[in-house]
Amino acid sequence: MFNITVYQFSRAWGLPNPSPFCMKLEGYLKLGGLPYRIVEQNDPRKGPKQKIPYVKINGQVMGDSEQIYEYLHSHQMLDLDQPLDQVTRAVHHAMRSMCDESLYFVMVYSRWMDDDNWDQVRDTMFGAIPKLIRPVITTQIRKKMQGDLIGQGMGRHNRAEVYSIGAKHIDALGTLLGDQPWFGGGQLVKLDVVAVSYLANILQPPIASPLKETVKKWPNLVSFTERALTEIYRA
Ligand SMILES: N[C@@H](CCC(=O)N[C@@H](CS)C(=O)NCC(=O)O)C(=O)O
Repeated sequence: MFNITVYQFSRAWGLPNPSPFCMKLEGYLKLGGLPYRIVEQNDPRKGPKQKIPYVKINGQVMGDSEQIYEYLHSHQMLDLDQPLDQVTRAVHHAMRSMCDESLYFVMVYSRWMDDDNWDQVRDTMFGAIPKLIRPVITTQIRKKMQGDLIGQGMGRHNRAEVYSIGAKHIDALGTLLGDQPWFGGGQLVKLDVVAVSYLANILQPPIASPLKETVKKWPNLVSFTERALTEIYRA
């Protein structure tokens, strides 16, 4: 049996994790029934790719939620898409990439760049930092995140453009889910874990944004999020 230690951000906002990447990695392990231990790590510079989450598996340190999944998959430890046919696997792959490579940055924009939300994000996400030094520390992190968003490209769009990109992604998720209980139809698969990691991170934090309003327009996504949170993360 593999000995898995997951290094991830501290939990926040009543979510399994305020980072969708941490939340989905833990979700993969839970859904696959793999035992693991969590170590809180809030400094991405400690990870092998300077990102959180990362893991130690039998002494070997590894970064990136998807590469970790692939490693476990190649060792016959995880196969969450096993029930799906080839075409559905391809569609799900595209949807997961949409979430990780684009929706993520819309969400990051809503937390770190949108001036309407900043006070709320600073005081709820970093509430543990004493009030006197909170602005100094959080302003530094905010500057770094804004630089990352500009480098990635999302930060070059105006506010309306960013949320319009996000709305298209949410609409695609809502349309694909339709009346099914899960993206996998009758069973939970990898995309269910990815989708709940983003949707819960948009719906649950006390951050108002057009992105949250778009999700609320899809009752199927709202009830899916509640169901998936219970089903995947209950233990
Ligand atoms: N592709 C990576 C992305 C991980 C990632 O972007 N993590 C963010 C937190 S949600 C991070 O560590 N950001 C810190 C930074 O970029 O300095 C994965 O799937 O694990």
